Amino acid sequence: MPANLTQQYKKAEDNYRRSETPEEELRWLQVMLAEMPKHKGTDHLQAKLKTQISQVKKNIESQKSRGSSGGSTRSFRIPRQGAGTAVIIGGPNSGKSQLLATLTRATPEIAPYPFTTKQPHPGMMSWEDVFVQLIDTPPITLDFLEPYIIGMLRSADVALLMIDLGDDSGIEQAKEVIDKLNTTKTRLAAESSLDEEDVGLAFTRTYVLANKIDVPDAAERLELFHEICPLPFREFRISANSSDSLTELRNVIYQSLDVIRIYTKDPRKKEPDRDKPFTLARGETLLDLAELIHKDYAKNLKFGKVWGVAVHDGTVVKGDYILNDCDVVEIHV
Ligand SMILES: Nc1nc2c(ncn2[C@@H]2O[C@H](COP(=O)(O)OP(=O)(O)O)[C@@H](O)[C@H]2O)c(=O)[nH]1
Ligand SMILES: [Mg+2]
Repeated sequence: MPANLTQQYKKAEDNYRRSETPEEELRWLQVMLAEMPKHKGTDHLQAKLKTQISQVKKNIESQKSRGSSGGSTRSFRIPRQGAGTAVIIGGPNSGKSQLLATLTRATPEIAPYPFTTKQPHPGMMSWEDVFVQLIDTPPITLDFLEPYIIGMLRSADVALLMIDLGDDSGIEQAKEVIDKLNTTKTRLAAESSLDEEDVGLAFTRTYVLANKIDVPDAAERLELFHEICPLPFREFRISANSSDSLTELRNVIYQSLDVIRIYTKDPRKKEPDRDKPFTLARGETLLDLAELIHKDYAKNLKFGKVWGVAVHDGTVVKGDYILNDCDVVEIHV
């Protein structure tokens, strides 16, 4: 890998990996190419990017000639909401809908027979004063994978892979999910990344949820699963129908987003708006916050005032100031 890729490159790469449409992919690939330092050491990667750009352009063209906005693959686009997104996947009956129901106020259908869930179902999980979007999906088997699930997994912050420990067939079914996804360009991994050789191949950070741990024999089945299908993913033993068993998972999902909360304050008022913080990626700046609020704010930004752990109260800062979790910020335009 070439050294010294800029922060902007990494940001573009992350956006590209999580693109939801080919148009978005194209845009971020072009930013990546523009940001790439141009020297001998990056020749290889530049060529890869150019190949991928022409591939994506072809996709966009063929989509247009099909005269639709992308056909069935984009038929269930769920707009991103909240501080981040976790997609729940797994075999039939593994407890995906139950997990969504326990962690959010959503009310998906839960039933002791397979293929109850035919459409993706979003819900918002609260964590302190922010929300994380969870999406319940139809089951994945060797013969059955709704194409839009691939797009959702790609753009998600984390995938939650449910394993059904309530039944002897659960292990094989979980293996099928992994095998099936390995036939696509979106795969499960311990950490999210892009493949170094094939920039079209993306990996999404995955947690294994060993579900129905309350059922007799569940622990033995889990041991068997580890032998048959050892995975380098972080694992949680849970009962999707018991909120108590989900406390650690809830925290880790939020932490995995690596976001910070920012409370804004109207300069004319005494107190900040404590109701609904903005969430930004760790490392983002005052200018990023201004952009998030309104693009005119970013354009006309004069300075900010910050109250927080890293500065004295009311410190005046410029656009490049890196914000910290729970900072209170006044934006002056
Ligand atoms: N004992 C037990 N049953 C569960 C648990 N989670 C889900 N179930 C049951 O498993 C069945 C399938 O659940 P569902 O959420 O519909 O699975 P999905 O097909 O993956 O969405 C239902 O009968 C649930 O009540 C759990 O943690 N323990
Ligand atoms: Mg379901």
